[in-house]
Amino acid sequence: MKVTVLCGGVGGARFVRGAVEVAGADSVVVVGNVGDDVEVLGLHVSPDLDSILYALAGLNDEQRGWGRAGETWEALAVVRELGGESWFALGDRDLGLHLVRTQALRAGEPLSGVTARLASALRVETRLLPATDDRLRTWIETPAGSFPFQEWFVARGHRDEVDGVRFEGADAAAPAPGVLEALAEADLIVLAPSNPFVSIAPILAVPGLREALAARRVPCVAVSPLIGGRAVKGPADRMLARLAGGTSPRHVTRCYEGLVDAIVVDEADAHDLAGLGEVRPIVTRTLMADADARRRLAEVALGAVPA
Ligand code: FO1
Repeated sequence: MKVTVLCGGVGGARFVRGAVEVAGADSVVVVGNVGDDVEVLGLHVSPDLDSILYALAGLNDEQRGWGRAGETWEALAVVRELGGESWFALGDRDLGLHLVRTQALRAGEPLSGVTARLASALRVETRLLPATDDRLRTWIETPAGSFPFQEWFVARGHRDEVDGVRFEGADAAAPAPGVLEALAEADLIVLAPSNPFVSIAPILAVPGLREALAARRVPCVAVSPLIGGRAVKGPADRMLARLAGGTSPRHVTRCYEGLVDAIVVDEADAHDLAGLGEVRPIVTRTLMADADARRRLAEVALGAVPA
């Protein structure tokens, strides 16, 4: 079975690792969000692609959620000492990857090309495709003003309520090579347990992707990122409450109207399954507390092919 997973954020990366463990590296293609890419200290950082790469390579820091395990912060300490840009914490090991990626991009290599090379160097066999090779950046509209994603998320600690989200450059972006094929050739499409507004929506904002998903002939299943109406980490619950009017499974499902056939929700949300319409609920434990839990969730989602 071929599975294509649309993914962003730390929870999404954990899920993808489970999906690869269940289905096998060759059976999974991952389409990653690039809307929260950021230039720091002159380096191109792709946090979501890197979370996926590090998770699949077994190099991710489980506690912190982002970046590499066993990280050191010597370079950042010097940057801080010298009054440089230190609001976005780049660890020493992580920096190595950003140096290689940035040099390749400056030499004209597309993001998809350098991502494939990085994956291969890290012995990641699963195909990881950025949604687009073009510049696409998520902006967050708040009562305090409009901010690039990482400025709102990291520098402001996502404290501002969100009135809207926009994707700069999306109109002119094209799907990266292989993305439309991965959707067309999949037996199952999965929307990872990622924030619908800032992880999945920027992928779907690339012209052709939402249309391809809407025209699918195979099942598409979303995994809700909420447990008991609350985000495990991050602002997804506050965003759903404000932008979608609530945090129940039907509010998550509404973010994906016409795009999904089933939604995997946590047992803690099983009491509130009204209003899902044609979308089939699948109830299970969704907290990916350890490797077993991660695999079990992936097994349920990948087994969610409606008859
Ligand atoms: N998140 C933070 O909360 N603070 C940071 O300083 C930070 C640095 C960072 C560096 C590299 C990287 O790949 C991720 C990093 N993140 C940091 C996480 C990042 O903001 C999030 O993973 C995503 O962008 C949200 O999906």
